[in-house]
Amino acid sequence: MSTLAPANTKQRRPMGKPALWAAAAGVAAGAAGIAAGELTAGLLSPLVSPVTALGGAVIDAVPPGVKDLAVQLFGTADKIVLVACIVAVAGILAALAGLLERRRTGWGLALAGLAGAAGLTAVVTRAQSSPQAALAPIVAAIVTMVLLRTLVRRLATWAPSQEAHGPEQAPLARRSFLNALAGTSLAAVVAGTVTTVLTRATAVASGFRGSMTLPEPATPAQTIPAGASLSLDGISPLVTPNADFYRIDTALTVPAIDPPAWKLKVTGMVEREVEIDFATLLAKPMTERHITIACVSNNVGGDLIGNALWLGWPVRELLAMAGPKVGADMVLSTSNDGWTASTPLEALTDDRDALLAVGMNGEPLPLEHGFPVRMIVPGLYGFVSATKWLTELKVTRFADDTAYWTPRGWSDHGPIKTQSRIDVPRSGRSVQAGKVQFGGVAWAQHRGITRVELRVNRGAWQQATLASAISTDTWYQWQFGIDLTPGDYEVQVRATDSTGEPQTEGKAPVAPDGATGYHTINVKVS
Ligand SMILES: Nc1nc2c(c(=O)[nH]1)N[C@H]1C(S)=C(S)[C@@H](COP(=O)(O)O)O[C@H]1N2
Ligand SMILES: [Mo]
Repeated sequence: MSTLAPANTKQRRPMGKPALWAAAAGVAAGAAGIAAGELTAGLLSPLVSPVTALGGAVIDAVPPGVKDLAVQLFGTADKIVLVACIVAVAGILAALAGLLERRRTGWGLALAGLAGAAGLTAVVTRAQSSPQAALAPIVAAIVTMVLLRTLVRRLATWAPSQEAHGPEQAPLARRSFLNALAGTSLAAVVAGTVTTVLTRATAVASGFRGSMTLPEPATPAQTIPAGASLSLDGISPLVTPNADFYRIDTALTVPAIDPPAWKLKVTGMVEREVEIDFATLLAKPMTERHITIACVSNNVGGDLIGNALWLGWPVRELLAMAGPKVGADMVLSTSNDGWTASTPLEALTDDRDALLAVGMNGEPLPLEHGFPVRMIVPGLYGFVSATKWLTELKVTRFADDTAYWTPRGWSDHGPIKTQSRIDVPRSGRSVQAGKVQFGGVAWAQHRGITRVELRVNRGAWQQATLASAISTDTWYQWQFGIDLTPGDYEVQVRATDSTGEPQTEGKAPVAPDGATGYHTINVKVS
């Protein structure tokens, strides 16, 4: 074929060194892959970027002498130098991957895969890591490999190592490769720019968070009574660590708020509008309380509930400064990202210690839990009370305003329903015959739990041991040992609150205002 079209060879422009193009393909694919990975991290898990994690791992691995030398040489620019080194190494590896892939299909991909594995290891071994952080290096590796493969294949069509294709294909093939190379480079620049904009705000917010100290509470938390925490393997800890705390919100990316720029406004049906900044809020007399918050979407037996030690200024104090007008019955709280919740005014002004929370378990609020300020209201589901990244409280009426979830099929009111859960044994587990220990948690925030009972195979209810409470606003642990002979059993739990009303037996779905029914588990005794 090639002999048939000598004229076409004239149109073939010189391509320079194919090896250089292969290296360029590697660099473009690598840059786009890394940018895609960083973007994924920025969207999902802003605190663990693969590049930063790798840099951290390098810092940890470098002997102290070298570290000191670097600080001596570069001073405070040592971080910039480190980043420059990472970029240089990544660039060289990417170029090498391009060259290798052109030499032999799969070799460059293998190198990209190795780099991805290094990033994955660095990310999952970092302290702040969450399971979703693993996605970023995986995305980076896959994107790099796919682009590298595509680019090198097109390059091979344009500049085949043996003359396998006719020269009449060359101009087309050339355009195809250069277009792909340009597209890949453009994608890398766009993804890189978006990531930089996105993570700069996060870095500022988490930098502030890392260097701030929480004020001492004027009203410290009640001491946890001895015996509130049962020592039963597998039972939910009485206080949920921040890292294990459930997270629910509509935010695609975690809002990053710089506290010095933060303000909370009180508007609407008030005598005078009030505005408070972060420094002023921190200087107020703080209250510390253990409060168990729960999500209305928590299914019976589900884990969208957690108990934390919150530090904050009572919402009622701020509302008192503004002076709600007669006739108001609701506060519409708004988040920085526009999300809203409708909370009965009553719940924010009575003595229940609804808080403008700044602290969670002794730390400033984690970014994903509402940094710098969120609301925490004992007794109400999160969707009508626990606004994160709080920016405005509008005093209004249920008749005049609706919150985010109300037109979407959920209630405008959301008192937490009395519920109980079996944590141990896990449903479906087999256990040894004899005395089988059951244990779990029960909650009826702001009313308190007075009794927890278990029944086996729908027999008589038997009373479990109820641990002492921190307060009625938190969950309670319970435990009960039952003698069981080999066989299959169905075990159910129910709690009774201080009104004397046992939890509802009839099953209700989570919408519109919270699930009901008994948590039911199956155990195999052998
Ligand atoms: N800004 C904002 N705040 C929000 C939400 C939200 O979607 N956006 N979800 C609420 C819901 S439904 C719940 S259950 C709680 C969960 O709080 P957590 O993520 O800290 O556990 O936050 C509430 N605050
Ligand atoms: Mo929720």
